[in-house]
Order: sequence, then C-alpha cells, then structure tokens
Amino acid sequence: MIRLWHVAQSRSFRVLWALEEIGAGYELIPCSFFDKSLRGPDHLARSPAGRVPAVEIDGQNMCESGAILLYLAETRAPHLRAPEGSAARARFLQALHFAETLGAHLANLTQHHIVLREEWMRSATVMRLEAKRLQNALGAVGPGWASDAFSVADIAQGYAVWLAQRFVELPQPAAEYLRAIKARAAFQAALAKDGPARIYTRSFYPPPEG
Ligand SMILES: N[C@@H](CCC(=O)N[C@@H](CS)C(=O)NCC(=O)O)C(=O)O
Repeated sequence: MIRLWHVAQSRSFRVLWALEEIGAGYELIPCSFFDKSLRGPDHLARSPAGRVPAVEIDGQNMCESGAILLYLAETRAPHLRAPEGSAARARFLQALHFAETLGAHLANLTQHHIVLREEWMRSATVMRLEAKRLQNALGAVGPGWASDAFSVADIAQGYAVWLAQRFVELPQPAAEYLRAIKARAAFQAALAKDGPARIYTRSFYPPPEG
C-alpha cells in the first residue's frame, strides 16, 4: 500500500498524477497548510522540513517529489523513466531536476503574490524579476525536451508548467507542451482527486506594473 500526504495544487500533485499514470493502489491523505498538522512529530518523521509530498511506500517514509517519482518509476513503472546508462538518461535526469529550477521561481512568486498578504510585505522588484526569470527558463521547455517518450520527468516538469501559466504568458513551445499534458487521462484523473483550490484561487497573477 502507498499512502500520500497531499495538499491540493502543491508539489504533491506530481506524485498523485504519477500514481494515476501507474495505476497503483494508494491512499490519499488530504492535508492543509492552514493548520499545524504538517509541523507535528508524525509528519516531521516523514518529511523533516514539514513539507508535502510525503509518502509511505514499501514500508518506508519518503519525501522529495523528484526522488519519489524516480523511485515509483524504478519499482513500478520502468517505462516512465530512461534506463540507467542509456543515451536518453542524461536528458531525462536534466528535465527531472530542471523542474525544480522552475519550482524555485514558482515558490518565490507564490510567496509574493499569495502568502505575503499585505502590499507592504511584497517587493514589486522581486515579483517582476522572478516572473521574467521564470519566463526565460520556460524557454527551454517544449514537446520532447524531457524525453522522447512520456516519463516521470514530464510529470515533474508538467506540473511546474501548469502552475507557471498562472504567473506568466507561456512561450509557444511550453504552451504546446502543456496542451499535451492536460490531454492525458491520468492528469485529468489526478485533477479530479486534487481537492478544492486553496492556494491558487485566481487564474492569473500579473506582475506589478512599473
Ligand atoms: N523539493 C521538495 C519541496 C517540497 C515543498 O516545498 N513543498 C511545499 C508545497 S509545494 C510545502 O510543503 N510547503 C509547506 C511549507 O513550506 O511549509 C519537493 O520537491 O518535494
């Protein structure tokens, strides 16, 4: 049995989506950023920084979405990763980790637009800079960039691009990539199970003018 601690719209969506792609049985445990549950000792034993995703899988606790995705592919869905030592492996690993280059910008933008509620707490300069840096980084993304065949790298990256459209206009290849991602049955099944939107309640968060 796999158990997934999940907050709707967060990085744990990657694992939820992967589990749907794999068709593995799992228990989804909805969590919230708005209570103290992710800071309790039970959750900290699963995720030392008190984050999601966290899973219990094959009898052990695990955190870090990229590592979980790779482990799931290795143990349950080898077709969702490029084999070790193969020519495709370098590109696959690069995309799996590049998802967190996008993720760093998304986290900063989420902090500024959503977590920091008062205007005076925010830096308009950082908001504009991060939006620009995100858009530049998205220039790398397009169909086939992560791997020739759909893989967990596309799950890591697809989630980031799906979020990025809330902060920037996607470059055309990234928009095309996202269209293909959204058409996947497993992506739609994961969305249906994601839970109510509590983080991103607007479809677009424009950078401040200036
Ligand atoms: N590198 C980690 C990042 C995990 C992470 O920061 N998750 C966010 C949600 S997207 C979280 O749990 N934030 C709660 C907090 O910072 O307290 C991963 O990929 O799993």
